[in-house]
Formats: sequence, C-alpha cells, structure tokens
Amino acid sequence: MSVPNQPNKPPIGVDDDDAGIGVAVKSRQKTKKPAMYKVLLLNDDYTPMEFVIHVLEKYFDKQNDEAVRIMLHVHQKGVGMCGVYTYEVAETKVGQVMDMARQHQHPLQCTIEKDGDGDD
Ligand code: TYC
Repeated sequence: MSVPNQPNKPPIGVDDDDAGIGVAVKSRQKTKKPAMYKVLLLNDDYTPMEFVIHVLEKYFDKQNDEAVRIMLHVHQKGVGMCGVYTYEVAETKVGQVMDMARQHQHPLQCTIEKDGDGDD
C-alpha cells in the first residue's frame, strides 16, 4: 500500500532544500595520514632511574637531558610519553623496552595509546 504524500512536502525521496545535493567538493586530502600512537612509560618503585634514562636514549633517540626530564616526569607523575609513532613502530618499541627490562629483571612497564588528533 502506498503512503500518500503530505501536502506542501516534496514526494518521498525528493529533497527540496539544497542540503547534501549539488557538486561534490573534495575537501579531504587524498593521502590519509596514518593513525598515530603514543608510547607511554609507567612508573614503578624498583626500576633504577639510570636504566630508564638508558632506555629512553637507546630506543627513543633522546639526548641525555631530555631522557632525564622524561624519567623524572614519569617518576613524579606516574606516567609519561616517550614519543608518537605509527602503530607498527610503537609496538616494536614497546617490545624492545619490555624485552630489555625483562632481561635485567626490572618491572618497567611500557604501553601504547592511540593519539587522538580529532582526525578519525
Ligand atoms: N621510580 C623509580 C625509582 O625511584 C624510577 C622510575 C622512573 C621507574 C620511571 C620507572 O618509568 C619509570 N627508582
């Protein structure tokens, strides 16, 4: 059974205002930026400060002063950021840090978190 069109309304499926109709304008970049992920370091009571500084220099390409700054931030606040990378790179770095910590029997924890840039 068909539904009669209401008076003063366009037939179903026909739009009478311009919303969504017209020439499509490309406003997005053609090459989409990859999602990025933060690598976070967590504080604990046992991992030596020197070890954390070494990890930041070795796997996150930090100069000594920056590595010290990040380590102290994590020590005082509980968590801190080592860098922002694509998923694969972030996962690789977390693995490297966790392997190194395990080898030295330190409880250091490292994790990733999606970087919210409002683009997705
Ligand atoms: N809190 C540790 C200590 O006092 C140092 C530390 C800093 C450990 C940062 C982990 O991610 C960390 N030895």
